[in-house]
Amino acid sequence: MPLERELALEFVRVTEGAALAAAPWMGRGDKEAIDGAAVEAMRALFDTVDIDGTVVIGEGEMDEAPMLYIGERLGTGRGPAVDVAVDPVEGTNLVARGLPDAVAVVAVAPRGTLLHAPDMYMQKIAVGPEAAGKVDLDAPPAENVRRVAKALGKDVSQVTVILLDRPRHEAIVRQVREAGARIRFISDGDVAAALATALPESGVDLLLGVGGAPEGVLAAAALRCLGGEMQARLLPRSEEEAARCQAMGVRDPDQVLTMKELVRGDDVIFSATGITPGSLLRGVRFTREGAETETLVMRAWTGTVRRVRAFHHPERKPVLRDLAAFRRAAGE
Ligand code: VTB
Repeated sequence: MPLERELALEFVRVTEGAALAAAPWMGRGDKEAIDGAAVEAMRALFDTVDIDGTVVIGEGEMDEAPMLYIGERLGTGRGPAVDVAVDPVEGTNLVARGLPDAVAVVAVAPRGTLLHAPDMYMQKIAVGPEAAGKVDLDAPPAENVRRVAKALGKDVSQVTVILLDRPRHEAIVRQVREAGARIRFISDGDVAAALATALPESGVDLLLGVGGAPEGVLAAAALRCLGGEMQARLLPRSEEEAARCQAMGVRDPDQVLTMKELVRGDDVIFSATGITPGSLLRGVRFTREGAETETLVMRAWTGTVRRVRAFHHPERKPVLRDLAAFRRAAGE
């Protein structure tokens, strides 16, 4: 039996809550306040949901994170046993600076089916459904660009590659340019970037480069729902990081992680709510009456993709009523 479809709406509430809590801090430059508010809201909302959840992708290890740490139990304990991957603010820098495409994200799947990715770097390639099965993490960027162009029936010059703007991507950037494709650089947020490859309206065709491993699992969960593909490789940079790969069950860190390893199965629910205004999702918009959110929620089991626009009245929401930052932004 797959996870109950009603759970999807519960996870919408969870990411909405994190986004509503983080959004008042937009542009204020205070990364800790942004994360703190979102984590607190997400934690509180999770505990109203009938799941027996364990955090597998979270805010860090138990001793370094007070909430949503890896191994933490979530939910009422009365529902299905699930793995929970969270990123209450994917792109804290984006919120701190008021830049586009920061999102609050969760993915939930039956216990034992999400990769327990350690917090380290990960090499990634991601594409939407049409190019799924056609790319290869180990092929040169120019080759992948050509394959994507062919799969999409486009000229290479019409292919858009999305990349984190980092010095470590210099060689990839050079090769993509030589191949003749276009590039969209982002300062942060490669979950939204991977998601964009599978949403035709985004104008983005291929994600390449190195980002965070936890973000890689969340992106793979989203692509699982959309029929896209991701391939990845953990990049431990020390003996200690290599040992953490082992401890998390990845015996050969050099192994290419395919969709099968990243998200084992078609039973996964993914929800992302926009925090700052973006190309995929509207950000949180405050009005005199309250706040408006937009959420993308998907279930891989059925492939249903929903966009949920919601209007929130903070004074009628116990969980949000207590968030001081929210009250301030709402002008109470
Ligand atoms: C990415 C991105 C995140 O970190 O994974 C990136 O998705 C990788 O780390 O939003 P570096 O910043 O060290 O390159 C973020 O940008 C921030 O967590």
